[in-house]
Amino acid sequence: LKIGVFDSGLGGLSVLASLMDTLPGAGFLYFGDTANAPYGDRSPDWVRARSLEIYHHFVEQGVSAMVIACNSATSAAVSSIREIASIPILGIEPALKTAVESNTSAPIAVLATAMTIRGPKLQQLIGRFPDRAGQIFPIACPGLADLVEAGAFDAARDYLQEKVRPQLPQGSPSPCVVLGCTHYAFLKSEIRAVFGADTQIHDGSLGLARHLARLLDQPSPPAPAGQATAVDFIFTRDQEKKLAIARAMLSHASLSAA
Ligand code: DGN
Repeated sequence: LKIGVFDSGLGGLSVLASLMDTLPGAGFLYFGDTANAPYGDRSPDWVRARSLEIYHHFVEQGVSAMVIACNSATSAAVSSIREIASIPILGIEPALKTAVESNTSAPIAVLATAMTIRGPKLQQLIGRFPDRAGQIFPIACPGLADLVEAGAFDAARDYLQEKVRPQLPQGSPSPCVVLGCTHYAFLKSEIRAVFGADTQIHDGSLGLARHLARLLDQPSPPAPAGQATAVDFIFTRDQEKKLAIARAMLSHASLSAA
């Protein structure tokens, strides 16, 4: 069983980590389209066409399911790919439902790229929670994924402090943060440093991984002893450099800490 996982760069590794935990018997092909990143600044039509090319590449490689580990590409392309696909196609969306169901009275900040914030999918999702409408704050963070891609975590913390925090109501309790971009899963400690140590962070990758496991009818972990997960990586630019960062990021302990 081989699963294709795709993002514009390294952000989808946060989803890959959840998939590896949940589907320990599977093999993975990770495609990071670093030659064309960031996707958040491109047009939805461009991202749709490129995502279709990557789907065809995955099919040629014999994958049994495709995971679009990028909120921007999910928002632009998931329905078009499903129209032609012969394998299951899963996308990632901001985990707004789990944030609303957590019954928090705190403001809910949905952080994402400009493409995801502007797209109709997020508006539809927010529209499902009319009771909370005034407390949900979609915030576009142009450039933040690039800081993660460059490993510039201090600059990312300053970005959250200077550009994101002022967009939330001042003086209210710490917000609850919904990760609307897979790169931001690597910023959990920076988010808590800025918004408060008890800030709830909602990440859709675990829900996605469980959904895929059910869909493929895979047994639950733990994996049989000694079974190693095989991951092949393709990066369309800076392959060697990104591969080294990818391996380091996958072993990053804060990734799985909720
Ligand atoms: N990681 C992607 C997402 O979840 O939207 C976008 C990153 C980017 O290309 N800006």
